[in-house]
Amino acid sequence: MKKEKPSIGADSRNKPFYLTTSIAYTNAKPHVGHAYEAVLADIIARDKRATGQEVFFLTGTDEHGSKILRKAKEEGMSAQAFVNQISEFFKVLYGKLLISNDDFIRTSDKEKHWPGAQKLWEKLVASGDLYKKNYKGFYCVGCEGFITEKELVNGLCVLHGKAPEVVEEENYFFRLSKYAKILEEKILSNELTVLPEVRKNEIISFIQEGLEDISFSRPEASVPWGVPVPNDKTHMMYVWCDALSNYITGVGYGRNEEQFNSLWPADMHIIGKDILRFHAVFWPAMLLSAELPLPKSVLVHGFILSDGKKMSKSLGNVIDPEEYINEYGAEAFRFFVAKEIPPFEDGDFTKQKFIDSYNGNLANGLGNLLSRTVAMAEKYFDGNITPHSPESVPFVKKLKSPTGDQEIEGYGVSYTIEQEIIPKYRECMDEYRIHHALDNVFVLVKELDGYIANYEPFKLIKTDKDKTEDVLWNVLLGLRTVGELIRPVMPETSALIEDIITGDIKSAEPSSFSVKPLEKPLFARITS
Ligand code: ME8
Repeated sequence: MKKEKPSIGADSRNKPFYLTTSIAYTNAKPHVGHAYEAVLADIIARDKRATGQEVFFLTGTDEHGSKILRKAKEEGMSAQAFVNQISEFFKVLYGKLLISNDDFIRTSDKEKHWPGAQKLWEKLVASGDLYKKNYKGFYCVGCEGFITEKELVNGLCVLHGKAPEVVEEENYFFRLSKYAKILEEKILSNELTVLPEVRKNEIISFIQEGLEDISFSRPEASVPWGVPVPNDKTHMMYVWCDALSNYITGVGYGRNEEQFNSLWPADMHIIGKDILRFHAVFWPAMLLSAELPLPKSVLVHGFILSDGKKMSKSLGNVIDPEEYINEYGAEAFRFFVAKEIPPFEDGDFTKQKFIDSYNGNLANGLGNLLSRTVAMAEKYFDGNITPHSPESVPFVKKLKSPTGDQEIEGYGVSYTIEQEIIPKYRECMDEYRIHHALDNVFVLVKELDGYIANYEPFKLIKTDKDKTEDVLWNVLLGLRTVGELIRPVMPETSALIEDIITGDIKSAEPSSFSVKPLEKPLFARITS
């Protein structure tokens, strides 16, 4: 049975597609997980734009809380100076990675973020959902959250492998328990879509196990680095309460209501699997309490593993994205994570995998196909390729048959592109299976290689000039299509292909291509 597709972003106001990444903690320089999340979100943003949707894409940094305060102290810096420095590292990385965000929100920004975060707090107060309570609990600084005794394994937090601190305080509590039923309904009905299904099931079980009210503030005396609780100088907002509100403050809540009304609700929050409950439970509960619409979806990606293992400083297997970007370029990095890391599962990142994928798909695949085709077009036709009857030079495929291999004439190249490649690509992209969408594009690259091997234009030119020109025309059409389809993943390579091969690929009648000579290979082979 075909599963019903969640229709994300359908909105009667036809508003821009508003998507966000999580906001990274500014306790350390960005790691490969941050780079991955930003690239994933950027590919989705660029793909939506390519299909004609207006997009608003927000990212930023999460700058408050104990973890950051402690780190700043260790570095002998003021918290503000420390987060300014780290936030800048994120901005630089995202710039290098060609992330096309429309804005960047910082939670220490007193003008853009604080007024909205405090306004939201006041809404929760007005709904009667915040109350003060004496509390003793286990606080994991790594998680920036209280964890229950039953969540500890051998007395340690499972995610951070550290013993939590015992904290006894009077804090404001948020009535999370009140929203359990309604959240369950909204997630089950996909009004709030949690993707993929396994994460939806995980969060439903979490809700069904029972939700307890959660501590929503920390005493100013113990955590002095945060957004102050309105009308109570002795308390700071709990860092997650402050951080989650970036999704509304970043689009004007509390300072630019017109912008806020034109963009909220978010169509998609893109997050990693470790922060699911904050986004699919705490955050929507806060919005329900404030009587604000819920985001339409939460897309939960897996983790990047380093050679099959969780990255950690002690194992010495931490992957630095800058190293790859500086050595092989941002587009090669974007390509690798998009093609080889399945978005909904954990994916393995190793140098060897990176090199194999780059050499196989880009250097020997796309790059080589492009340079060979351009060279032939130059040599035989001075770079101008006019179609005669390109449909009459179809793909020829070898099929296994009981009587041995049999060659069959396949479909025309443009027919294959329009009827097979593009629809499959669209289906995968619409389901956010970006790796599958790219697999499909690189099947076309392989088929075009096979097409050249089959028709041998370098020999055919001696006997049939027009047919040779049609063969090259078909390959150029394929290359331009590949260029279009990789645009969300490799925007610069895509623009370069369009610059090298000019011609209208959308017209009903086949039109001529002009090619420019290549100054250097598109992707130099990595030799190691
Ligand atoms: O959680 N692979 O910040 P953060 C892929 N400030 N993604 C990974 C990863 C890995 N190895 N490690 C982490 C926070 N991530 C909060 C968010 S949002 C209101 C506040 C992902 O810097 C992680 O899942 O610890 C999260 O989505 C993002 O990186 C930032 O993690």
